[in-house]
Amino acid sequence: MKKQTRREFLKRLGYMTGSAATLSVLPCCSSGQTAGKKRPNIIFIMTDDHASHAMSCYGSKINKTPNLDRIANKGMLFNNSFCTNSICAPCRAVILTGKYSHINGVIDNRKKFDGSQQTFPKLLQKAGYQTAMIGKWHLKTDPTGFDYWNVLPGQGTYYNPAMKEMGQRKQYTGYTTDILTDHALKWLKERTGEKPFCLMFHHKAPHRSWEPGPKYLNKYDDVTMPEPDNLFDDYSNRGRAAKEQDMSIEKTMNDRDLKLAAPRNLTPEQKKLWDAAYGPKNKAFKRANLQGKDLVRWKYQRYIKDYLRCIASVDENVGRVLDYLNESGLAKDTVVFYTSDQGFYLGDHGWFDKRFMYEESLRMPLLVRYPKEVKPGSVSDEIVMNLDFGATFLDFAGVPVPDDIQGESLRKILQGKTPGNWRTSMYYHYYEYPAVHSVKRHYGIRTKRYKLIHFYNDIDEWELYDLKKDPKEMKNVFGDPAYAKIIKELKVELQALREKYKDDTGSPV
Ligand SMILES: [Ca+2]
Repeated sequence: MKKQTRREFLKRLGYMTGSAATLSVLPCCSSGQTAGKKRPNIIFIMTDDHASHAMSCYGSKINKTPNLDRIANKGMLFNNSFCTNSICAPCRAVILTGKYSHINGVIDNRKKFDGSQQTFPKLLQKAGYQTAMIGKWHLKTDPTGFDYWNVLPGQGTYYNPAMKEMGQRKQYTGYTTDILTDHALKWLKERTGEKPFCLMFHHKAPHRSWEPGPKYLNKYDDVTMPEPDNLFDDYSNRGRAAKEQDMSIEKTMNDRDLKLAAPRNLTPEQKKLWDAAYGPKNKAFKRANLQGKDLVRWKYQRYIKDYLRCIASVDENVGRVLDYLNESGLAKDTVVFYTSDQGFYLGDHGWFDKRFMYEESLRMPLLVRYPKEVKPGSVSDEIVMNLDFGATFLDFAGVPVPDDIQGESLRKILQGKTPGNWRTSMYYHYYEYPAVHSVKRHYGIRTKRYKLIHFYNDIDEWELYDLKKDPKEMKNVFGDPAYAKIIKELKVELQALREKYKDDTGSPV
């Protein structure tokens, strides 16, 4: 590679001394925040496994999310928001620390989060913010950096959840999405003092096994959902990683996923409603004795409807919080974030679950509303990551972003003033293998047009997708000589990103 080109790459990645990217670690200066100004409140709503193609503001063909759309209509929608490691606990650790998995230590769901390390809630707390964490935590160790916390142990349950409130376990009766919202509203209403607040309000839904609330058990009964074009993908033109996964609707789903078995922890009243909803449908299914593609089609319908029923509860409950912000007058001074810890396959490629660097699970929905700085109905196509959230919250709070945080504040983008040197590619690394769902370890780079992936353990295979010609990633063009030059450039940039983020794990590029 020519020296000139290398230098240009490094400059773009913020390596060269004095570059704008280096200066951007001082967002309190760069974004015009001055001491003495009223600092905004922050409500960071996150769901679990909510794909953006199941939100009407992102053009969903299968459901409506009127309350989530309210955030988009009054704020900014991000079209290219990506996670750095598409799985629950790692994503959360990346958000808390603003650092990649290999640095914060939670490379997969099996690792425990070291709560003694620096996190954005701790920095906000130190700067005089009141901090709270309510809902799904999933990091194995107790939350740190919060004045108040009340979390679901582990994955939590959809019905009648146990919760751990400041270390004390308590049991609740009802539907978890409603109960978590009750707790969030209670905390907001009972808050005292003049401090600004940061509330992390994180739902369990719509995570597997997609158990709908009592109110929505029969929603969508009278409709047939459109199927994705690649529901019956045979993975031709791709490598072993896609062929050898274990996350297909056809082969991987179990009776609890498909509601052929009821959840075990329902009260008699809940069980009655559940059986009234699923009993007749399951009887009809058994009578039909479906086989082959017809059986896959039935499973898809059962899965997607339950998934969307869970989202209906999320949407309704997000509406309750937005209503409260309006009624209380807090809305004008509060930054509202909505995202999910990563995307999800909604039958795309015949799959559910996440993990792969392919589009459906790499993407995170991201909506941000803040009337004082964000233009209603605005849209950004910039490449942003969960790595950036912590820096963004600190920037809004006027807290200097420490040098060791690897993300960049999104505040300028939200203000409609994207920095000229904003990133043009992102780096991804997934580690949980061998493990459930059998998705092999891989890292890669995504630009606006291309995605280069290296599955480096168990197999040594590269994949390249031309997202302009092949947005659904059905054809790996890594072996196509027409892309040789692009591959060479992407590999250089990939290596530069690995160096920038100090990742020497996995095999070398
Ligand atoms: Ca998740």
